[in-house]
Amino acid sequence: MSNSMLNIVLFGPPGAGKGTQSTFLVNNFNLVHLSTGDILRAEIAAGTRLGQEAKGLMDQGNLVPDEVVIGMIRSKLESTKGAPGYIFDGFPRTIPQAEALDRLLHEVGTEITVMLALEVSEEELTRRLLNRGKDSGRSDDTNEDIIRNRIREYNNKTAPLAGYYAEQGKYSGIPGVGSIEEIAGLIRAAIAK
Ligand code: B4P
Repeated sequence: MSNSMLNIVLFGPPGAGKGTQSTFLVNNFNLVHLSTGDILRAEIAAGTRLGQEAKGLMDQGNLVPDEVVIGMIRSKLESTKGAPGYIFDGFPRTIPQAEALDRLLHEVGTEITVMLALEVSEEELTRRLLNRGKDSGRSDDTNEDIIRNRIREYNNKTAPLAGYYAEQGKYSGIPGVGSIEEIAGLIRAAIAK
């Protein structure tokens, strides 16, 4: 790995459009997509012990323990050595996760390039997630109280990460309301800066 890599943290509250915009970034920049939410849902579907432990927390809208998600990311980084860069989607979500990611990338001679932070109001987030819940099959999308808990977890534990990356001069805020194409255009412009 090297510093010529493009390593993006795609950041924002639940429902801000991280998963949606990741698809665009992966197609345009040939990056490896690492979504801790997707990895955890795959573990649940496969019925692994990790999945069984994570399910109860995710169903309530709570975060999964740091050591679990850090271990998942470590093994994905090892199995994708030589990648041109990464898009970290939904990770890190706490300061200890961000510190661990910095260490893991440092060990292989690279670092985070930029945090792209999608900014969306709480009312719009709730509307989007309830709407997705109609056909996603995700138990954490169907109940408004659980959605509000996810947003609360975000405000308490995840929002401080904006300051963590801003201190390193890596924070880039992106208005997350508008068409998916418009937002993708704003992201493209932020990466080109
Ligand atoms: P995630 O899978 O990361 O789910 P999410 O926050 O809901 O975001 P997602 O990417 O799915 O949604 P998106 O905004 O794209 O996490 C789920 C759970 O896993 C967490 O609650 C936690 O328990 C656990 N977890 C995951 N990572 C963890 C970590 N690092 N540490 C601890 N626990 C972890 O899209 C939402 C909806 O909006 C979609 O329906 C989409 O179509 C729509 N949408 C997107 N853009 C739009 C736009 N511009 N306009 C209108 N609608 C739009």
